[in-house]
Amino acid sequence: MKYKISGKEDALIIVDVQIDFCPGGALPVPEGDKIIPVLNEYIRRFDAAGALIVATRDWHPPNHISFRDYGGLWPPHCVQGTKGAEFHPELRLPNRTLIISKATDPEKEAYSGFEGTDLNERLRGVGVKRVFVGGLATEYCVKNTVLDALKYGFEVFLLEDAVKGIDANPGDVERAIKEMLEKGAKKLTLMDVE
Ligand code: VGL
Ligand code: ZN
Repeated sequence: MKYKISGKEDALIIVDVQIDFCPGGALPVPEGDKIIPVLNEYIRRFDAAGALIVATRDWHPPNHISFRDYGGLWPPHCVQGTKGAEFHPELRLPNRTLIISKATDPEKEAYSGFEGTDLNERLRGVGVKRVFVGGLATEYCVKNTVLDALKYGFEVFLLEDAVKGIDANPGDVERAIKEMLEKGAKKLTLMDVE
């Protein structure tokens, strides 16, 4: 299936491609950095079409509830203003990228880029109808962003060749992809967009 990128109605949403989620970081997604060249090609095509480009970032305070010392599941990661919270240096975001910071409230976990942010309003405000989602990690922030986008009524495409998961329990990634597709997301790869 071929999709022609619309500069008006499409948005590329790149989820949490940050140093801490890549090999060597505080909460690495295995081979998380492997998707970066693919994402750069999506960025190039969406940029050329004039489509909105969004990059979400996990942006926690140092005492965030998701950190083990504060009762959560994770080692400290993506702490606001630290090196690990920066976008990966190989990710080529245009200057006009809309950056959405999430999970900034110490008391609340937020895996979705829509949760506690104005992302829905920002997309609606410029007439976006379709969103194309890639990034890290498949079964956490990508999945929750995709499911929220569906709830808000967007047509949602999962960039199959530009997502990577943690797969802490083998099968987590596969189950997450299945759930996104069952709930209405469609999957595509670079070959499908022009
Ligand atoms: C994420 C775990 C903790 C993600 C964020 O971006 O998928 N995962 N915080
Ligand atoms: Zn986090």
